[in-house]
Amino acid sequence: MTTSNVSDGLREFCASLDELSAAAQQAFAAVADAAALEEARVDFTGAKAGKLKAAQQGLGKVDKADKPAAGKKFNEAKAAVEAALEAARVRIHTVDISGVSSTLTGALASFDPTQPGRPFRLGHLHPVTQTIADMKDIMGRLGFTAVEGPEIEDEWHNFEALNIPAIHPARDPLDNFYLATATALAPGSSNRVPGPAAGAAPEKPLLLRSQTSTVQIRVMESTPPPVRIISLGRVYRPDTADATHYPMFHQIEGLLVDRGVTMADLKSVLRLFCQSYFGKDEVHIRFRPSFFPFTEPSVEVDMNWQGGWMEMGGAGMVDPNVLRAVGYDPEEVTGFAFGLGVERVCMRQHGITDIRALYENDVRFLSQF
Ligand code: FA5
Repeated sequence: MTTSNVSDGLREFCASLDELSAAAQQAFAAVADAAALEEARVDFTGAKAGKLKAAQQGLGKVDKADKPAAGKKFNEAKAAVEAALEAARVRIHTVDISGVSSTLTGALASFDPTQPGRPFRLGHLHPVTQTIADMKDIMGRLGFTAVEGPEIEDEWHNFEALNIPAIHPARDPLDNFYLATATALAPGSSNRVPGPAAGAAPEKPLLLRSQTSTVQIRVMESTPPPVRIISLGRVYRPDTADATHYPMFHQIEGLLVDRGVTMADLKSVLRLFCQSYFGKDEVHIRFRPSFFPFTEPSVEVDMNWQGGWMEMGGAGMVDPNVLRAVGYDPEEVTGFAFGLGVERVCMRQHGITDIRALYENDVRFLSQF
């Protein structure tokens, strides 16, 4: 714009804008914190009473012929004010590391915001938990309902009702995790279980359950026949850990009681279960005669693995004494029961050769499943 042919009105308008722009630059450069910045922002660019707004109203007083030049000048001033505001905003909200301790300064200085972030690693279910879910799914399709029982048990459910009398070696404290609150003599042994001081009220001995067969009793005690259940959970035995044993492991218990249940039903259900789990041609199972106090007859169930056989669990027809102990009439109903080691099934499924690997919590191992 040349000054020679400029009207007084336009000259005045331009001068007031230059003044406003200079004042804004100075004010924004001087703000020291966010509150002061906000105050200056409202003062200069506030929509209602800001100085820019007031200057814009001055446009109306400029001659019609000067309006294009005045409008251009206003836009330039507005852009300058907004640029000063933005510069102040960046200055106020940017971390100043110059006064920070040297350690923090180093950390911040080495932070490269252009690097892609580290992706979050998604966790997943433990292989044993996956096996349990698959087992529940298959047995559910075979009509078995999953139920749960307590891990801390009394001797009635863990032994007596299962036809394991007080003199039975399976009740020896060295073969079970009795709890320290028990004061009674552990049956079948002269070893006294640690407990409260002499004279304290005797309590019922409790132990960490050594088998899920306890749940058979709890279900039958509270449910009239027929019953068709599975129960999956942790059991505890003071076994020395080796490739196929661990002191804490999981079992799946199955129980079917109804009129006319036979050993043939037991074998069909176990075969169907294994074939569904591993695939029809993948697995062979065999039954070996065995003994459990709570089943008669009893079998051990093995599955083929690595050119040999691996014991998967025990099974049999529910002993009439057990049916009587829970108030069932063995003349009316019969039943089968089985208890399989969940880890053994999981190991065979994934080709895991040592059970301890499942509990070492090595993420490199666990992340493979
Ligand atoms: C029992 O526990 C019986 N309650 C099974 C049963 C249920 C029989 C119903 C009849 C009727 P056993 O002690 O054999 O049986 O254990 C069953 C399975 O648990 C074993 O075959 C094995 O697969 C697994 N198992 C036993 N001890 C361990 C251990 N220390 N670590 C890992 N798995 C184990």
